[in-house]
Amino acid sequence: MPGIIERFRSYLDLPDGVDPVTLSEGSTPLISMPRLASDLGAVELHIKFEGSNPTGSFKDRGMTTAITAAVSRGASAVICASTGNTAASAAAYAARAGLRCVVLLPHGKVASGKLAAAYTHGAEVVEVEGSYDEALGLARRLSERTSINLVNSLNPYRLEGQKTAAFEISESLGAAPDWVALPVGNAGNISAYWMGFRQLADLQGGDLPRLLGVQASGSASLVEGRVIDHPETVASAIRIGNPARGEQALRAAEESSGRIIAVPDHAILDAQRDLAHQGLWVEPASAAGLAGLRSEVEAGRLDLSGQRVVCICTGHGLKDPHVPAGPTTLIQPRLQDLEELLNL
Ligand code: AN7
Repeated sequence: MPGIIERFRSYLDLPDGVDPVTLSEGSTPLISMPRLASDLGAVELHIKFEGSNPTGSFKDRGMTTAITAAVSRGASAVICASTGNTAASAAAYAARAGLRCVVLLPHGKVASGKLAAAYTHGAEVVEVEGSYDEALGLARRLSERTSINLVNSLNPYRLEGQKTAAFEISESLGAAPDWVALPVGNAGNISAYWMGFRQLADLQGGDLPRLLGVQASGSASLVEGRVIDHPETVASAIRIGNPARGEQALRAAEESSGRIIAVPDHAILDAQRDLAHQGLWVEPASAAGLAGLRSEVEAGRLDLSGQRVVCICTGHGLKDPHVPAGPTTLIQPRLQDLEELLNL
């Protein structure tokens, strides 16, 4: 299966003549969710399941382009700060390209599967006694002083790759949806979606979607209009207090006639559970889009009836199994015991 560079090369601003560093990312499923849609009114609801990318998150779309560009510039090393998914993705694509990879993680704040992925792919994992935002500051400064390439979403090639999800959605639906809801952390992804939808509208005409960006209440810098020094949320992927692409994201939301809102952790966890009960296990941050739609509809701030809505589920639940396994029952290997247990 071709990766996103091969599929969309003519739409991407990338250096010419380099072989893509790819793991066949993209081409993720768009899944219809009629039962969840009924909570939102007469809505056509789809989930874009980015957890089915090679390292389990949407970051792979931006990493194939960022690492390909780094190789074309002759880089031998890359660095990123990460709440986890960027680290796992950078580590995998750097390994694929044979580059040294350094990842800076906020100590004790990264989900176990993401940490394990970064180690397993052979990255040099450095934990910083501080926040993600401080780790990003360090990575930025080091990349300015050395030839190590920064592959956070400040790197424009990251957005070039991530915008391809917008292309895929419009391709699947035959047009852009009315609304796109997605989580906001460092705010690169919402910026990339807006780039993608705008590029398509410029080239082919057609309507633009409205964007609903969703932060967690304890990390709601863009909603509150201030840097959050000690961001908190169960959704560790978006525990970010000073989004690097915050202004671009606010502009994207405004230009799209959408908005950026915040939802409390319990709403994120409810949405995560309800998605899981429809067969999709996403990590907490990835449920923020659905949580945001629900809270706007419930508060009467959004009427979605007759609308086509896409929720972006950005990462797989498997890498962030923070939900403790529920109670199980231990039995002897006897059929009678099993039948009694199941009331059969
Ligand atoms: C699952 O990995 O910032 O708003 O360092 O992992 O583009 O930052 C992750 C972010 C949403 C937010 N969903 O996207 C990182 C990191 C998941 C994520 C986001 C992240 P941006």
